[in-house]
Amino acid sequence: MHFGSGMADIEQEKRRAAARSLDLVRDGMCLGLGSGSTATIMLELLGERVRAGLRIRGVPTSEASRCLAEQWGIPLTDFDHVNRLDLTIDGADEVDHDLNLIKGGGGALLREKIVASVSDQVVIVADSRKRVQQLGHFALPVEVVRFAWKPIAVRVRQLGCTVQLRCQPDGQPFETDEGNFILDCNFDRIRDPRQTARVLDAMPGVMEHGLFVDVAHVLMIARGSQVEVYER
Ligand code: A5P
Repeated sequence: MHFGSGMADIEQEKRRAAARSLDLVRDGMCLGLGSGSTATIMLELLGERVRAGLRIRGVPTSEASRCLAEQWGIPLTDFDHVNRLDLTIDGADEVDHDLNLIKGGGGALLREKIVASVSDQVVIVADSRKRVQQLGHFALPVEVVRFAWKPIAVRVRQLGCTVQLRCQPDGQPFETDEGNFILDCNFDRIRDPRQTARVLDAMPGVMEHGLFVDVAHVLMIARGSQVEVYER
C-alpha cells in the first residue's frame, strides 16, 4: 500500500501507467481492451491515437468497455472474426511479485480471462496500491451459474474463506455480462494461488474466478511520477 497518495495522485498514476502501455501498440494490431477505471483511461488515450491515424481493432472485455470504445471511436471486432489478439491491456485489483493477479473487481473476469488467454502479450496497468506481497486481501471474485449459487458458495467456503454474493445498491444480485452471479471470497491471504486456482477450476458451476496465474507477461505499475515495468 502506498500511504500518503491522495485520489488525485492515484488518478495520475493510473494515467501514467495507461499511457506507457500504449507505447507497445503498433499499427495493424488487434487488441484486447480491458475493463475498469485504469483501462478506461487507456481507452480514452487509445481513442486519441486512433483519431490521429493509428489503425487498430479491439475486442472489448465487457459491455462497459464496448460502450467506451465506441464513444472514443475505437474500431471493434469480435471472435467471429479473429482467433488471436496481438496485445491485451487490462487493469488488476492485486498483483504479486510473480505477476499473478486478482482481477474481477468490476465483474468482467470471465471475458477478461478469455481475451487474455488468446493474446500474444498481456500487459497489466496499475497504480501503486495494487502491488502486494501476497494475494488475497482483495476479495477474490468467483463467477458462478445462478442455478446453484448457494451450494457452490458452500463448497467455495470450504476452501477457508468467507463468501458474499455480490449485490447491487438496490439489494438485487449483481449480474455479469454473461448472466452469472459473483461470489466475493475473502481469503485474507491466498498462500498458493496456483493450487487455489486449480481447485476452483475443477468445481462444477464455477464459470471463472479472478485468479490470473501465469497470464500477465508485463506489469506497468506507476509509483508517483515513475512507471515501473516488470516482465515475466
Ligand atoms: C474488472 O473486472 C477488473 O478485473 C479490473 O480490471 C480491475 O478491477 C481493475 O480495475 P481498476 O483499474 O478500476 O482498479
